[in-house]
Order: sequence, then structure tokens, then C-alpha cells
Amino acid sequence: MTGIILHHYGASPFSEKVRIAFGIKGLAWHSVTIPPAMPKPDLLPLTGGYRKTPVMQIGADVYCDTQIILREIERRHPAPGLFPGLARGLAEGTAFWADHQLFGAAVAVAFGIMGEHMPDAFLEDRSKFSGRPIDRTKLKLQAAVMTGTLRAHLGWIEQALADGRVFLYGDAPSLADLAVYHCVWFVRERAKSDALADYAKLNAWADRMKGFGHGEKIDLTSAAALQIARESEPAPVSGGVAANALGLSAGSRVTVTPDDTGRDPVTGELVALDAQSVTLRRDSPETGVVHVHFPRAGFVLVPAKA
Ligand SMILES: N[C@@H](CCC(=O)N[C@@H](CS)C(=O)NCC(=O)O)C(=O)O
Repeated sequence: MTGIILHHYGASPFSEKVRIAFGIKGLAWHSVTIPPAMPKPDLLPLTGGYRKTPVMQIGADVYCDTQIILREIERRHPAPGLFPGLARGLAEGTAFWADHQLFGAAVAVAFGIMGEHMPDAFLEDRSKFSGRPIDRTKLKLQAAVMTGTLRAHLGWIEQALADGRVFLYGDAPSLADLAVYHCVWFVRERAKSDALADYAKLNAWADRMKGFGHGEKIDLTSAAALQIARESEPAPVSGGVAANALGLSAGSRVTVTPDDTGRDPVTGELVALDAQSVTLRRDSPETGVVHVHFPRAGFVLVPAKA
């Protein structure tokens, strides 16, 4: 057993990115199913307010955002690696493009099909989440517009695969494959859209990605996950707080907020900081002391308001 707990739900594309990574690495993991919309009463005590899906917990360490989740999984379970060859930085950059630009287009196309079955309360939740009102009557038009964008972006992937490569950076799957795949999965597998039907190479590649499966999933209740947090100590941090332009040091009270959607601030005491990650110490009756980890890219770190 890995001790990995993934807080997620079945229909979440970003969770699929992590689930397929479990499949590639052949890992066993605990699965806590969380609500797809607010409120999330058993998740927010762990994260300190971050509401997005998925969140990974290992004991009293909580990882917010798939960027840092996959980095931590790679660190703890390095084989087979998600960064074959020398492509690590390129794979991270490609994944960031996919998670932001490509995902936005994929959501619009998928919502054009699935939106009519979504309850008002869910669309209202997603309006608040995205910071933009969602008008049910405009979803089909927006999907038609964004189909062109999606096909332009994924046309690059179809072109890349045209030389016969098996995965984006060679013979083995990387983080980049995972990030592009979860967007394709949302459109192809969840929404059952035919928008990508003629991209033969892309579809063959997506079949290969799907074939990795999800590893071994073991169900766990959210109450049990909170108890595990309470009964665990955060892992020792290494590296401390690197010199930074904000003049922050260990123990500074800081706030970390996503810079795109679900902009809920998390406040805590700074325990570690480097170019790629920031770790806060938080304490609550539900969880005891936890360390909450975020990536730097895609998040805004500032001193907390007094
Ligand atoms: N950058 C985040 C994006 C996560 C994200 O946007 N997840 C979607 C679901 S796939 C979400 O949080 N939706 C709202 C919710 O689940 O409450 C990551 O990489 O984890």
C-alpha cells in the first residue's frame, strides 16, 4: 500500500490525469469520493479552503493541484518515470499548456453536449467557480465556437504523432501525455463528442492512454481520511524557505490562491518555498497539524493580511 489517498470524483478530468498515472505506475491507492460541487465539508478542513478536484493526501501532507500531485507521486514512486529522457521541463510546460488552454476549449465542447442535463444548481456552482456567468442557452453556440479552437490545438498533437511516435516525447508516456489525455478523455469518453473523430493518430494514442487503467483502487470514507490526517505527522520538510522577492521567511503568515478558477485563498504559516512549490502549515480540530503543498506556477503567493 502506498498510503496515497485521492480525493476525487469519477467525472473529473483532472482526476483522470492522476488515475491514469496510477495505472502507468501500477500503484494501489485509496479513493475518497468528494462532491462535484460545493459544499465539500470533509475536504476543506484538509486544504484550508482550496476546493478544486483532485486533492491528494498522504498522512498529514495534502497536495493541491495535479501539477504538484504528480510531482510527488513521481518522487515517491519513480519507476516507471513520467519524465522519460531529458524531457522533464518540456513535459511540465506542455502539461501547463494542456491544463489551461486546451482544457478551457475541452470544457466548452463537453458542456455543449452535457450542459443540458446539468441541474441549475450545478451550473450556478460552476459560474461561481469560473468567475463568469454560465448561460444554459448559450452553451451549444460556445461549444461550436470552441470546437475550432480545440481542433486547432489538438491538430498539433495529431501532427506530432504523424511520425509514428507512440507517445508525445517518445516510446514511454510522460506527464505531457497525461495532461493532453485528460482533456481528450473529457470530450471523447465523457461527452461522447465526435469533434475529434477524424484525428486517427490522436484516437489511437488516446486508446493507448486509456489502456493503462487506474491501478488498484481501494475505497475509503472521508471520515477515515480525516482520522488518518489527525493521527499522522507531516513528513519533515527539506530545503526550507529559499530567498524570495517578497522577503518571506519560515513562519511568515502567507496566502496562496489559484490564479484562474476556484480562487479561494488558503492562509497558513510558511514552512517551505522553492521555485516550484510552496508549503504551508495549518492546524484545525478536524485534521490536527497538516502541511498543505501547492505548485508556484498557476498560484499567487502573498503575505497574509494582518
Ligand atoms: N489546476 C488544477 C485544476 C483542477 C480543476 O479545475 N478541477 C476541476 C474538476 S476536473 C474542478 O475543480 N472543478 C470544480 C470542483 O470540482 O469543485 C489541477 O491541476 O488540479
